[in-house]
Amino acid sequence: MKKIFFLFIVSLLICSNIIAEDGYRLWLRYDKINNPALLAQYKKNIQAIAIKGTSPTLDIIRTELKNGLSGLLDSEIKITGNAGSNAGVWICKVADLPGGDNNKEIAEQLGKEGYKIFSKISGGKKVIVICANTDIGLLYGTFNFLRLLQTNQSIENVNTSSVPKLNLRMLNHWDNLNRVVERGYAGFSIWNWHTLPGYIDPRYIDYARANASIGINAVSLTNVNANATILTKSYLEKVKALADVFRPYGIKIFLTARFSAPIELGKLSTADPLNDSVQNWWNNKVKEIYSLIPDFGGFLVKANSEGQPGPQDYKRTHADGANMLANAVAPYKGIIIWRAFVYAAENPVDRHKQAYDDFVPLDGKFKRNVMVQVKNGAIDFMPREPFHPLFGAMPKTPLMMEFQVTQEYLGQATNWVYLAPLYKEVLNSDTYCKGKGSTVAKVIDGSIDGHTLNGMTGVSNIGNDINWCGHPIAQANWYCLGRLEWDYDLSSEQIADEWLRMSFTNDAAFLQSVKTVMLQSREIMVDYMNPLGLHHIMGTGHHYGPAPWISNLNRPEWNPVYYHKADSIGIGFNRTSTGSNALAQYFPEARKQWEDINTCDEKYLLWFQHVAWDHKMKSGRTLWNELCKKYYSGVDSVVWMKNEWLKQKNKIDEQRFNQVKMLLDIQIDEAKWWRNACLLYFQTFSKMPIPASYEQPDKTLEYYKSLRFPFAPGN
Ligand code: GCW
Repeated sequence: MKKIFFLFIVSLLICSNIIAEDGYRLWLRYDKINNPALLAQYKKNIQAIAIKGTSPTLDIIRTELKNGLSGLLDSEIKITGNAGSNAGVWICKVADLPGGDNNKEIAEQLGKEGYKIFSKISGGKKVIVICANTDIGLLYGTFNFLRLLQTNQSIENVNTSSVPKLNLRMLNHWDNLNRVVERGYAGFSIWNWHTLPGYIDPRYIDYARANASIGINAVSLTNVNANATILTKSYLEKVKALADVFRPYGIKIFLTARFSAPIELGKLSTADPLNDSVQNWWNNKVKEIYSLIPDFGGFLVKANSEGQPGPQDYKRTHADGANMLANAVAPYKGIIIWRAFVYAAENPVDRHKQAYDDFVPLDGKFKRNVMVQVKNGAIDFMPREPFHPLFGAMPKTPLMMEFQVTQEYLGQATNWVYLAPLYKEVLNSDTYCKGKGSTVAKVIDGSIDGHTLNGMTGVSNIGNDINWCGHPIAQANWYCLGRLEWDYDLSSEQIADEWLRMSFTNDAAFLQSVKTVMLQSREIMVDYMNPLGLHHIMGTGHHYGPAPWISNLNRPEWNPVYYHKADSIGIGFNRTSTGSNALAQYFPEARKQWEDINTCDEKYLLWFQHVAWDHKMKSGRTLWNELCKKYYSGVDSVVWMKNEWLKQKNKIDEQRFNQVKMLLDIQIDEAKWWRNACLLYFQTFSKMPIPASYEQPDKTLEYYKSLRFPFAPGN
């Protein structure tokens, strides 16, 4: 009897969708293809796979294919070493391609990391060739091949090649050594420093697989608010263990360098970058690092920003500081990534202007192995920011893009916000630095100014939660970062489509509905949090929820009132020539879209203009009514998101369906909270009613002001 009951439960689990899906597998799930025609096509084409040669990376390719194909095709595929055999798929170096005809051309086109997948006839038999110049290129090609299957593409006649547009495709962890992740909403750091180097958590390998599958080739392990301990011998041995795991996946390690380390670890009396003993200390430290990790990437540095030590402590410039470290890593081909996220409490100038003021005069003064890493906007990863005016303003310096993947200001891990549209909006913005078409993307890929160092990074949203990123949908943001780092011309839609197919299902109705939600989710969040160019009006410290009323913090630019400047006349930060004139930092053509209050792109209106409450908007509404409209439609749209999600009930696994459903309920509550708190507060200035047709706030402003979150994560 017991046995029958057991069998009944097992068959129930197998036949229905209720097999637990905890999200651990990310987009590399490799479940059986459930389209019989495609499955037959794949099986026919992939009878065996030939891979020539041995290396750690080639072994990884073999394992990934074995696991991937046995899942996707539900049968064991033979992997051989001989391309001439019966194999339907060959994985080989361009140099080993038979024929030799146009191989030279292909080799040149693919470079170090590119790959090509094509069908050809060999000995009267059709084969699919995956080729590249390097093992890493073959690994990228293999992941692309698996993706074709995962996303149900035909492989009857493949012909595709891909070369990354950026050389350095990075992820920055803000992980502290005690495993608390600054601005992390998915648990603790995945780096278990205590058990390293002896214990290699299998998760490190899965992390590397996930990164390699989207082309990420560099990671900075530690918080930019750096702790010098990472540079001590015992910690460097731990770092070496991770470097050894990541190397065959093509991933280089960077560390954050605390500028005062020579004092803290070296017992020197100074960290002055122009002091010889300081330079020597770093030279020796770097030598030690490279003796353990010969392909160490270099240092990522936050200096003289938010209390971090830096060269300005010694009246030296950022260039002096960066160059001193650049000297140390140069013999090993290392690079220094120096962050431009700087602003100072003592500086009364609009915070928007400070990084530009500090860095533009230094253009041309950095060593050749220094990159300056610039956040996408001049304030701080807001739901919507105009692009940072430094892009295009430092032609002699390679600028690296820094996006934020972790949703510090974007609903943290409770809000569904797909970030590709935000990233694309910035990358496609025209700086006009060399005339029309000088997009941010072309500035950072180095093509405008002829830089060979180029790259993009994102602040990771990864933690030790079973599903890595907290919100199941937040995995899409890790995914889209990597995909855009590889090719910033991919569309948000294509990336969402791939990710949904691989992470959930190829079901057409599911894709149609959920993709629409994905693509709109960021704009919806802007509407219920920061419409019309509002920014930096979140809670203090933890940055969770709204608190536009805060005005008592020590540093002026930490207070939300500094940014919205609401008064009896209107709201918004005048950054035109009659205000802070931050606009002057943009090229004239770019400036044009924002400088006139009547023609200013309304998405950025309150970013650049102080606007009267009764100002007439393009819709014909007053500014106040437009603000109400945005906040209310933001909330309504989250309700719509939830309704779309409810339709997916039987299309996907129950576990993630329920998880997202519950999170959407939280998101609805949080959206209402933002709407009510902000409108009630701004109403104390506008003195105008929330139009009667809208559901009125059910709590008072005092109630919203009284809310406290002492243990909110990430702080
Ligand atoms: O946005 C702010 C964050 C800080 C962060 C800083 C930075 C790592 O609130 O937590 O510090 O930016 O980017 O350096």
